Amino acid sequence: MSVVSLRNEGDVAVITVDNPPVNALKHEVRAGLLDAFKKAGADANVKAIVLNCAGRTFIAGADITEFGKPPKEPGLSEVIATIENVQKPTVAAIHGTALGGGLETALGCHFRVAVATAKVGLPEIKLGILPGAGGTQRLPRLAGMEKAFPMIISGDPISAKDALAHGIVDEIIDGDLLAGAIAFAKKKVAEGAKLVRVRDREEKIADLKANPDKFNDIIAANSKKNRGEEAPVVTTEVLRGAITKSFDEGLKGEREGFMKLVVGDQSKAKRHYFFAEREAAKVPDMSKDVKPKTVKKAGVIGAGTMGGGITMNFANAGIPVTIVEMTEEALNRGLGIIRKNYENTMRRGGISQADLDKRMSLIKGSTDFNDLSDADLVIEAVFEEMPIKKEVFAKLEKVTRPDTILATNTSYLNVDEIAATTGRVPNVLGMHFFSPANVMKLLEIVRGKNTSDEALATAIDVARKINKVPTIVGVCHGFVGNRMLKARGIEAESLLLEGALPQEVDAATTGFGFPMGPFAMSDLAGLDIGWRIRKAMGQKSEIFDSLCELGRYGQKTGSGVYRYEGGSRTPIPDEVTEQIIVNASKNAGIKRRPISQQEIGERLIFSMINEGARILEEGIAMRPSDIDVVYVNGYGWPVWQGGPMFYADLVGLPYIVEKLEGYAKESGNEHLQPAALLKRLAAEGRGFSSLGVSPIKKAA
Ligand code: TC6
Repeated sequence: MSVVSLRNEGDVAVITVDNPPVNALKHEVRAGLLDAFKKAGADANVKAIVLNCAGRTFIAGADITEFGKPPKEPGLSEVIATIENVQKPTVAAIHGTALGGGLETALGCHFRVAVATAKVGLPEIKLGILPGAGGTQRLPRLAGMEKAFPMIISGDPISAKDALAHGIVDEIIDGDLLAGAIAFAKKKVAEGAKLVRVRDREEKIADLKANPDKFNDIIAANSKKNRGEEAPVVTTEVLRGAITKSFDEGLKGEREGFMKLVVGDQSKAKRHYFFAEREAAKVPDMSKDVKPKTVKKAGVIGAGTMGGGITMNFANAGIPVTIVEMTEEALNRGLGIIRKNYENTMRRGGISQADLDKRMSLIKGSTDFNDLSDADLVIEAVFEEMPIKKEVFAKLEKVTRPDTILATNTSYLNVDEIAATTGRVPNVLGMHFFSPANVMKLLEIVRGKNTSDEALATAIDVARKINKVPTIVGVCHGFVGNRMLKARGIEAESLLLEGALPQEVDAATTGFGFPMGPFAMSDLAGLDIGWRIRKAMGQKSEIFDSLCELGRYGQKTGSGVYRYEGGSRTPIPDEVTEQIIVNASKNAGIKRRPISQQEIGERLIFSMINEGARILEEGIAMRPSDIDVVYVNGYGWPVWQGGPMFYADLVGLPYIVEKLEGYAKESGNEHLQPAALLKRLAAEGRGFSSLGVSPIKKAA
């Protein structure tokens, strides 16, 4: 069957795109649209044309898999120019999402109608590119720059109602969309409506054209911290062209900007990430017949920071949740913090009072484990100590139904050992949330050696329902994310002892694109946490123990690695810390030396990549790209750098091996010795991306 069909309903031609799953504009769709609009445009029996889509959505954009391949005619711009020059009313009928090239196609029509649930947007910036088929020039003309600029720079779609308010959509259709769109088209014919192409609409940008300096106010009103990302910079200048150039000159600027971005590494990285996120939840060794259980009721143990955040996720998704604490006091404190969080969101306009009331009404607080008797899933979020976890699971086994899935939110501990304390090992797994758990997208789902497929499928399904990005990992100390972070932490401390200062280490990290360096991050999290763990395990760190002994726990005490003045969160390098570091080097017999930003950056990043290679070797992650998903979603790895394993391929594995060997030799740090897998791939001239997918190793 053809991906684009044309039929006449009376004197209205209906052009339908049918290219599942999301009607992306692959070559055949572009060719089909061109042909259909030409035919309908020339058909004397046709007075108006409606463009609609079959399936779950309007056109969701260009086919991302075609980027980077040789272009095939016709290009989308040619298709849109043809649509735009049809001399009869053209109407796009939108349901689902009209995104990217999909919205650009709709902007080629004279009119757009939509169902109330539809969304429209130009998300190209999220792929490291810009709208390349006229979107940067047409959307400001249709909606005004004040609306178009934030839409294009954020890439976030807007609702049909919002689109209607800004003239992007002409009418919201209740009931059958196609029938409504045909009726709308007939009305325009009957009215003899003047057909104005979007490109010719100048009224909404006339003021800016007369006063182009005002464009800088729009930039300022939408400014966002930009740490080395190219697309926002290029897109801003292309958008400026919409008010400083003619339409055709503006289009030319857009084309040049698009071509520059689409071949760049940042766009490649973002496209890689787009597919990586979708792959991460696919489990190749799980039967397609396995169905997730429906979680109608959830339970959470522990009303601390993590437990509270996890609870909010369920309430936000409309799933009733019971939160259990040991004492009334701890429970009330936890529930109070949840309410306060919702109130803050409401103050910022994120939710209404009714939303807040509804969410709070879905949360039931209790100090009695028996209140979990009807839960389908219980997530434990108590202290990170094995004996406590075991005690909780033993209790849970007694009070819950035999088919209830029991999950631990442990960040490090052995999920198989926890599971073994119950008589229902297949129903136990890890669901590792990241703090703040109601905000952070990442969810590491830890597949134990005997976790059942049904439990795993249920955890993946729940993750999606509570708006998380699930990534499946195996059992090891720290799983994927924290294990790799530990490798970076060892290196960061070693760099301090060898001669670097905290601000230099942090600068190399933020210079790479992370929002924060390792030491600013530990000040934020609190240095006392690591101190307590070290003391419990009989370990020492001269630098960090000394800071803690001085009561310097981080931001919360006004000083940690850095100093913080007047309640500000801005880290100020501190001589006290420097002296502690210099002493520690002396006591360790290390002669301090200046260390370049390049060496600092490489040692931090390559040590993580090396640990990532070990994680793959051991079968703790299924794919290199899963590791990328963990890092982008959970640890602030800039998405335009693709994630650690994508970045490694970009840099080239032979270079990384050579550097790691050199740094290992100079520093004496054994963990810098390149992993066997890294060495093998480098020797074979391969990258991580050549590895494909292999199941999580189930043997302990
Ligand atoms: C652009 O238009 C530039 C134009 C300039 C031209 C010069 N291409 O997300 P889901 C696949 S740039 C190819 O799970 P949902 C996806 O990989 C583009 N494939 O579904 C998945 O495959 P799988 C601007 C695509 O219902 C399947 O479809 N547009 C594309 O949760 C289902 O996807 C965008 O950036 C694509 N464009 O969400 C929109 N889109 O089943 C990108 C999806 O093998 N897409 N696939 O894993 C989305 O945001 C979402 O897919 C959605 C649907 C909101 C449309």
